Amino acid sequence: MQLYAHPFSSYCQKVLIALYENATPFEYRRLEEAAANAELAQLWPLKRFPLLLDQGRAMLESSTIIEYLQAHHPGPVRLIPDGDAGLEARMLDRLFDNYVMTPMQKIVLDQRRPASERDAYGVAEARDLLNNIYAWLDQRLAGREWACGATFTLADCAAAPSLFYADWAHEIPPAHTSLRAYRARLLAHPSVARAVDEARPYRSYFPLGAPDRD
Ligand SMILES: N[C@@H](CCC(=O)N[C@@H](CS)C(=O)NCC(=O)O)C(=O)O
Repeated sequence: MQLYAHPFSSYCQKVLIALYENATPFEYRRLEEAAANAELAQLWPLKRFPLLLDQGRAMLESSTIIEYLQAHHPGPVRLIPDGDAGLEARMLDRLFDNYVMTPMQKIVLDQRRPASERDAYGVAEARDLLNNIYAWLDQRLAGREWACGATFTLADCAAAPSLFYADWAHEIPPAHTSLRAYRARLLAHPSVARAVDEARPYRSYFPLGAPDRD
């Protein structure tokens, strides 16, 4: 299997965490390299990443890639449990992608625009959305180790990079102690720590300036 990915990309980290969680072997086609970029463009004209290639079969979209890994290359850790627990993991995965990752990316990508093309209204909306989801997550996570309870799941794979970067773009208020503690637990988890460490050399890429922490 080949994974087309960049270590600093949040959606790539989500899939890398799943791969590391199960020590699943793969060839890392790093998108810093021109050849890997050209291959990605051939495989997927939108050139979005990550992309997993397994014996010629291209899998797109981080959540689907993790589903695919569990179905075709299962390991000891079942990131998507059966039954209702699996539904909860999928639901939380969507919430982290749509309401944490998306507004975080809005804030970060806006910074890369020419000053005259910035979208102050959209960025204010994104910050508002983050305030709301932070408050909801803080309540939801109280008393829980991981997003869905005692077991590390797909939802935590999505939560780790989204909360990691969202806190940089729009800090989680100190009053949200459960959410901040959950983010810290995620960062201490070995598969997450590995993905974060591999991305460390690229921190200067963060358009808002990476804070001197984490
Ligand atoms: N919904 C996609 C999102 C993928 C995505 O937006 N990836 C970013 C990197 S984190 C990307 O491809 N950026 C390059 C671009 O927008 O051209 C997924 O879950 O994989």
